Amino acid sequence: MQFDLTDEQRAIQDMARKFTADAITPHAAEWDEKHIFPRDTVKAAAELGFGAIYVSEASGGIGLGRLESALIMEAMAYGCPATSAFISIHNMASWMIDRYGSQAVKDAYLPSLVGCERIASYCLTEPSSGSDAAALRTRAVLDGDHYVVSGSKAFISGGGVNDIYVTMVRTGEDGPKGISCLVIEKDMPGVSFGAQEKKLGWHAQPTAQVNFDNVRVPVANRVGGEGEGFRIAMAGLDGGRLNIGACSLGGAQRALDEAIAYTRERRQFGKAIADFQNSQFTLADMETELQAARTLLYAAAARVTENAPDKTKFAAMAKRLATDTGSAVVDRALQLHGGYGYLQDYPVERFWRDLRVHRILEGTNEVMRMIVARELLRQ
Ligand code: FAD
Ligand code: 2MC
Repeated sequence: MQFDLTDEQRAIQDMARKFTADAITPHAAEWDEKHIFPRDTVKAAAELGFGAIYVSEASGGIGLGRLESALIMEAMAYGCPATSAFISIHNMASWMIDRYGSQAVKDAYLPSLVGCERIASYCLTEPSSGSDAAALRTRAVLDGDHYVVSGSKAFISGGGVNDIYVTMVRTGEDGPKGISCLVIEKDMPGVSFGAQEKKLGWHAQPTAQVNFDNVRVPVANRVGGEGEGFRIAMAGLDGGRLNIGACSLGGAQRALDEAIAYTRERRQFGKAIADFQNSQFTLADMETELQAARTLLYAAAARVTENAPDKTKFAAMAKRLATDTGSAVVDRALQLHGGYGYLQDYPVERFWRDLRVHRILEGTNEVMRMIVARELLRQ
């Protein structure tokens, strides 16, 4: 059990922090305000290997573990949680192809995915199945050497913009065992997109419904065997949930740092507001809770890297705690800024909005509790 970062992990963290300071932080407010998706920045991140962090080196990735991935996501979220999370989803989808795909499907897609020449979305949620993901209805019917896919996926990050859609479809019976995973390309005939969703936060990345109308997808594009898609989707989310938690940690750390600077600067009643014990205790609690959530998240990441039997429970606990803590920390940072915290002139309001959705997506925090409780009661 590792309790501190190794020299190599610190070097990776430093590299990601430097990239964030140079390429993300100076632009993030404008991306948010003008709803700009920073494709060039995503490509620049991929040049450092961040497009394929835990894709194997044999497939062109940088073959790191989940703790290293969390460190990179945390560092990039310090500048822009939405962009960091977007890159995380691409990593999750690319890893699923690398881990479970045939050599042919890997050869077809991974060379362009690792460098983010093409970017991947992850398509599980549907309009009538969110938390109950195994109830999905998008159907894929075998016709010779193709599947014919019809249905809709809701809330897809990168929808309409990304090139590749790693999509969970129903090829068999009801429930999780009838689900398979297909790689679908944006340009395949019958793929279309809904309007871009208007969101509270995550303005720097697009979200849209993805529709499939009799899309012919080669059987060779299936990732894993028929009926294995749900398990593959869930295995992807074990890592995705760690990364989303890490995005909350990075965003909340930024909010805490902003609050420290602001409370030192701002004066009321003849002194800096940092001199009030209420401000000091609030900052102390923010730091304490953030460190606790970070410690659990890093421990969970190590378990997912090791494929430990309790990895799914730990990823769920860590996602729940990190994202709830992230929201609580950024909310207190906003309060310490008073009215100015509510204005776009200061970054905390953007972090407040961006972190809010981490408690909902990649499995709501209620679903995280469900996963943990099921494990406890099974034993
Ligand atoms: P519902 O499942 O309808 O839940 C509504 C409420 O009921 C929640 O509070 C939930 O916790 C609660 N609830 C449901 N079941 C239970 C239960 N058994 N016990 C207790 N409470 C319960 N999905 C993708 O596949 N790919 C993406 O790229 C993607 N990106 C997203 C981006 C954004 C900005 C958003 C908002 C969502 C995205 N999602 C994506 C979808 C996301 O994963 C779902 O929104 C989420 O899983 C919840 O599903 P739902 O919205 O249908 O809510
Ligand atoms: N790894 C590998 N296999 C897993 C697994 C995991 N983490 N979790 C479940 N499975 C297997 C499980 O073992 C079972 O297989 P078997 O019967 O062979 O043992 C199968 O999958 C079905 O599992 P459950 O019986 O637990 O399935 P259930 O239908 O009860 O639901 C639940 C499980 C609620 C945990 C799942 O539906 C879930 O995670 N819901 C939330 C959906 C979600 O997270 N959506 C996120 C969308 S992506 C997103 O938001 C982005 C921004 C990208």
